[in-house]
Amino acid sequence: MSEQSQKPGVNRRQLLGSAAFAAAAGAAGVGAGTGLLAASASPALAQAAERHSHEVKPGELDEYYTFFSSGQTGEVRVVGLPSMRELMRIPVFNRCSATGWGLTNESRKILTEGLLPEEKEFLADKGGIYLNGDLHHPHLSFTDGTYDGRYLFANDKANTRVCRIRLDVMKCDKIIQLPNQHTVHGLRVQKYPRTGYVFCNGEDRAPIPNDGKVLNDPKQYHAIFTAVDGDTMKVAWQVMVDGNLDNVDCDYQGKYAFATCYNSEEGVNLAEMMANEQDWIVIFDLKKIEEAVAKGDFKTMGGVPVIDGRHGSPYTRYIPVANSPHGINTAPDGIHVIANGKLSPTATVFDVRKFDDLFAGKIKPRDTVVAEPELGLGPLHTAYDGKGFAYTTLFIDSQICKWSIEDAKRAYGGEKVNPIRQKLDVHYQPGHNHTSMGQTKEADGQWLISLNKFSKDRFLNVGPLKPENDELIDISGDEMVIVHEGPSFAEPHDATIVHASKINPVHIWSRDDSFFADAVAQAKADGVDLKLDATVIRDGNKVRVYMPSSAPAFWLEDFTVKQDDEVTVYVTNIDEVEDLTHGFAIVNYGVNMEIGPNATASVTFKASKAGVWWYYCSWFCHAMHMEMKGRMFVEPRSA
Ligand code: K7E
Ligand code: CUA
Repeated sequence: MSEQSQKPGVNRRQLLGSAAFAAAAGAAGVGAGTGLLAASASPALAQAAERHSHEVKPGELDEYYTFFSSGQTGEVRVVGLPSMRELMRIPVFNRCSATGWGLTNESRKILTEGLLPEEKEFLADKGGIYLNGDLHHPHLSFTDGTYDGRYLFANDKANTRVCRIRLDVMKCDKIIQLPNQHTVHGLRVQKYPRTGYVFCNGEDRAPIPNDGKVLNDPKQYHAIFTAVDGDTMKVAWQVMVDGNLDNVDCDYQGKYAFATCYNSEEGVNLAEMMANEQDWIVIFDLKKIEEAVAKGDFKTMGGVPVIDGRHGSPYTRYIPVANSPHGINTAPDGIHVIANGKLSPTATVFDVRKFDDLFAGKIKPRDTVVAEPELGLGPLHTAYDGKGFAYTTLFIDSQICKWSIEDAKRAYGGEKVNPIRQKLDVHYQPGHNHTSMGQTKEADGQWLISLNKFSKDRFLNVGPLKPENDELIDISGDEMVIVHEGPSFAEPHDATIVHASKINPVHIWSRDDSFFADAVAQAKADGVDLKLDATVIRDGNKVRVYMPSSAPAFWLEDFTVKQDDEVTVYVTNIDEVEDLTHGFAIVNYGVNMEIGPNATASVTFKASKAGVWWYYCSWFCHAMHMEMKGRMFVEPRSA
């Protein structure tokens, strides 16, 4: 993320005297910018205002950003909280018709550069990119135990990928596919001293290498835990484990990561995976693993260092817990870690301070457990309010259970206390739940959302496929109260609620932005100024069309190419105006893309059809937006 990209919006805006600005004011209205500044002023100010009202009146801004996964649609959604208004969608592991994600050269570079070589080969006759993804776990980068506003990371369970989203422009800038590993499920990031590592759980066990030599011989399958370097988006190291890996979290000390395992049996069907009374969590000692990498105690597989972390390894410890734990969540106190029972009605509470002694061999694995309350049926995930309470989703009971960690510890020690404070019905079958800032040391105990897998009768019937139901719960008082519910499409597993003061996006692009650096470099090589020159350059059968645009005109009213030319169109939006986005679509050529204010976007296609093809602006930019168009002439090949 470049320094420059943080700055331009406001200053340049003050300089605007252009016709384009006047036009934008007329078409789209002004004023959005001033409000955003107000929201980022101070958390204390914002908190004082109407604590218990979830109503955000027209023209008012939300106090929090919520970053929702969207499951099998493959995108990230940005939602305001407490209004629960959807603010934006960020395409990642999908193809987006509106923005051209998956079509533009800029996005295709991101979607292809991190693919494994064998996957590039697999995709060669399928358009070169995956068209699907399954995004489960969006998590922001940390510095010193809280969000630093740089990045958001998320996993693609469907195609074993990890993405990074830049929060200054809210665009994905890196995607990598993990070698050796079969799916990424759990994903969390290092909290201290900073991110740092992005921890990625391999859920399914598979042969390494998975080249067909081993098929139905599960004894030769392996599960892999990966640490990705969040700065370089390269694999730092991997650990081979026993069992499988479901969800992951890490501590606030920067020493350990830990993951749940629901298949210690190493089975390949439901009955086998559920056979044992107990599974486990596995703990990774980050420092010892780094030392192992440094001194060469690993095997290189798929081009990355793989450490043996199976039973008996000095780098891991296995702690038995009841059958099939699912979510694992570190409390904001930096001490307690809770594994959620799923098939067991219990949650298991560990004290991270005991992990040192466990690795030193001074205590037994179960000695790290400090509480194990029985909460209800189907505990999946736990959220925190920073006041000592935990909020656990009960999938089967369709409830959120609020309970006291301290009382659970006392009960575990033999005292007659009931740690449960309240059980709240939600609608229906909750998976993840989240509290405001609750996954940081700055948990503020204001809001909880319950991401319910089924909505059933809660909304107008839309046919056999129903939306999910996200419920907003006020937790600022002693009692949890549902204040809002809203449908959402496929399927927010997970979300992260971040105070607006932590995020500071720009309004317009910087010309130095790395996002379109390739286009800038190509223009330079062609002697073209992207913001000034409207020109067509022929280079054999490659044609580069350079086209600045300013509302409401493309600077080329037409351009001519020959049938079968490989055409690249570079559109540069020279309107340095907040919220003035242009689009570029070519009729019957399957082309459309977004060009943000002060950005360049490019698309490459084969001009395989002769004829007259209109191109038009597809993002409403001006009163004369309909007229913002031109013609591409494709001369027929001479027979
Ligand atoms: Cu519980 Cu994929 Cu986070 Cu869904 S996982 S619920
Ligand atoms: Cu430019 Cu619409």
